[in-house]
Amino acid sequence: MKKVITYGTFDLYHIGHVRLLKRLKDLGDYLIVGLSSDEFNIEKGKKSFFSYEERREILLSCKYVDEIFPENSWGQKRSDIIRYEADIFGMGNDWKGKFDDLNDICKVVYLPRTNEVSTTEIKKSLSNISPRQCEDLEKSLNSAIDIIKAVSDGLYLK
Ligand code: C2G
Repeated sequence: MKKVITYGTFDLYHIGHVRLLKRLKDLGDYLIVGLSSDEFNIEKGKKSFFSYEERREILLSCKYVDEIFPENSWGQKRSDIIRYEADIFGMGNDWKGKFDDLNDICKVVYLPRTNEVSTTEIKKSLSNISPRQCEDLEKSLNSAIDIIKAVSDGLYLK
């Protein structure tokens, strides 16, 4: 069983996250995600829209993700890789070269990012919309979450 490990905030889950997780899973058999805690995000200068528990629930509904654990500090990666016996450590290439020091205990890969989308851009465009547009968006987001839940409950397979 080839194990792949990655890290991130995965806030406002979008196509860039999905494509990265798919490509990481394709590198092995088991994908483990170190999900940034809300406290660690503050340290990173980030405030996520969804809480750690909500981001964890959303990521667990992704068919490429097998296991999630909390990321609380920059320095925990080496011990995580050893503890989970990860063969591959992978990130998007906005982190290129940042984790090469881990090359002595696993294979380190950086995959191309999906350029036309980011959580920061989504937040920017959302902040420019009217309350009425907000309502409409909330409705469509809720129906999207219902579909995800239905799919993960296997409703569509019956
Ligand atoms: N990503 C991507 N394409 C995008 C946006 C993000 O491939 N359009 C990738 C990033 O390169 C990263 C992963 O998705 O590998 C998660 O991105 P973020 O949630 O923004 O991660 P970040 O907050 O930068 O946390 O210790 C490392 C940190 O936890 C990384």
